[in-house]
Amino acid sequence: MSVVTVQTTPFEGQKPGTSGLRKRVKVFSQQHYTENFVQAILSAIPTGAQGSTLVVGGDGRYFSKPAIQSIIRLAAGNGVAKLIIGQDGILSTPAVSHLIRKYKATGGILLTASHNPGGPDNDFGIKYNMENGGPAPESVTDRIFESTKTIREYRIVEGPEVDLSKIGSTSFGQLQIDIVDQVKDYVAYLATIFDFDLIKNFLHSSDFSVRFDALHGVTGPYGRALFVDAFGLPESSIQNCVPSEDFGGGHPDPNLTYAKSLVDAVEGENISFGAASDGDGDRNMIIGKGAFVNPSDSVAIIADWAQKAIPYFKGGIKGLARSMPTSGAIDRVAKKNGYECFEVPTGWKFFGNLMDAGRLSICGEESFGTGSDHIREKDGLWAVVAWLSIMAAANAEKAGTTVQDVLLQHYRTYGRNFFSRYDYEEVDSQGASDMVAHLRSQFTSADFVGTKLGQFEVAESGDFSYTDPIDGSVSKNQGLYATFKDGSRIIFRLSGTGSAGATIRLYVEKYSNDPSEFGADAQVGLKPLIDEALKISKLKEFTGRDKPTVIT
Ligand code: VG1
Ligand code: CO
Repeated sequence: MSVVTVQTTPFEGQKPGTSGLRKRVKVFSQQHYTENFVQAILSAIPTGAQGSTLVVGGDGRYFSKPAIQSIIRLAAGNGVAKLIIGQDGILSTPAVSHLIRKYKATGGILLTASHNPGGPDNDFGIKYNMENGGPAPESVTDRIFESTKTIREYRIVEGPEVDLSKIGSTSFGQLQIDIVDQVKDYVAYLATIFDFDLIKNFLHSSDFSVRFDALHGVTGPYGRALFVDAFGLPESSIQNCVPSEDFGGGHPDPNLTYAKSLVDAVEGENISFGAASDGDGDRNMIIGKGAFVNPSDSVAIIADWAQKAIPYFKGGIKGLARSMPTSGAIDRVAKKNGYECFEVPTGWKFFGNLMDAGRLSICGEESFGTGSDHIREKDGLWAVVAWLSIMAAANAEKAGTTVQDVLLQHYRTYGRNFFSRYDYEEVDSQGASDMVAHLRSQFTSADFVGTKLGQFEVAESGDFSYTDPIDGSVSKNQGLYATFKDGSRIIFRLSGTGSAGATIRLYVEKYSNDPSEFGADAQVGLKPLIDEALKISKLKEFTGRDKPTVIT
């Protein structure tokens, strides 16, 4: 089998966003489109593709199969030594991160559009992760993008389709291919992080009941391995756990809107604890009967309990972090305990350097992303098992403790950061960028500080810029924020993961240490702030939208 050079021409817009390149399947399936992008990735690997080992897998969404066959041909054409591929091409994002680290691979290619719907008319995505198991930093994604703009040819080895259904070693020309179990290594790793026996005992010795919903995404088999096989729970503890190429026609996005059937089950069937994960398994939602754990609170609570409840952290916490729009709940835990706390731009790629430098243990994003330095991606099931560990520890202290009790106990110690996000999806791109320009001119002007938006006086504002404390790299224009005298905040930014039009995100946060407010509905308390944000942004004028698509 010999290397063939294929002539091609560049495609516009192959710019990796917050988490890789995400486009409609129709875009990816154009001739040369996927090949161009994968060649650009291979060309951008810092240590070169030649002789490298890459982990390949994804959430199994529609178009994954042909994409993996292309990757195999391109990998062989570029002298890659070995591919480690999940059986049937399926691996969760956290599992890829773990495998890269475990097998000391050069990097990994992940095939997912995360929580975006799948199927022939929906989304596909490709991203590259580095040897630390984390998403490529901007220096590498910039190189990938540059290369997509000038590409004239790519190199492949032609050959028969590789059967990915059988675990074991095979080869494709000079390229070695190891097909591995999707679940085994990852679940074995979680078993070293948490005390599975303790969790199992708790679940069997109390009437605490659990329901996990994989939303037809990649975590189905992982959920089964954990809840049914490891913890010995009944079949009824899991739902939607058979992965499907189009996620059963739904949005595999764990929030109150798209995981409604879980919410209904928890309420209707009196279940103590509900959890869901997204298409590729890196996000999580935690609920209890009558309780929703806001992701910004979730990471703060995990950080607060970690040393006590999770064996992995027994030795101590190195530091905490959150993305900029995430509420400051975790900052309060850091302050009280004397931990360093970092504020990074949106997207998991910014946490990796801090973890590699030994300064970060636990971090999260408001977008249902929670994780730790056990890998370099956010990790949905890790967060779920972390919460089960907390519930076990809390119940050991006081039997009958509910998720709602844990929340209220946290608020009593730290106060409550009310938080909400409004998403305006697929708005006209021009309108969105005009709105951002309009906001930028105000938020970055010197006389904005001191002005009043209704009752709120601006204390600080700007366009968020981050200087990585480890490598000094600077990321600018990461979100327009205004912080008010009373400590509340509003933030606007454009999504970097959408595949059509623009998505505007509005984040609002307000702090209260008045116990009479702890049980309140976040939407009610935040309403005045949201009204001011909508007014100053002229969102309706610029976009024609008078309602968000999703509220979380
Ligand atoms: C969104 C979230 C961000 C998250 C990213 C990838 O990005 O806001 O917090 O890291 O998705 O998550 P954006 O640019 O659309 O706001 V996932 O689960 O899609 O890999
Ligand atoms: Co995801």
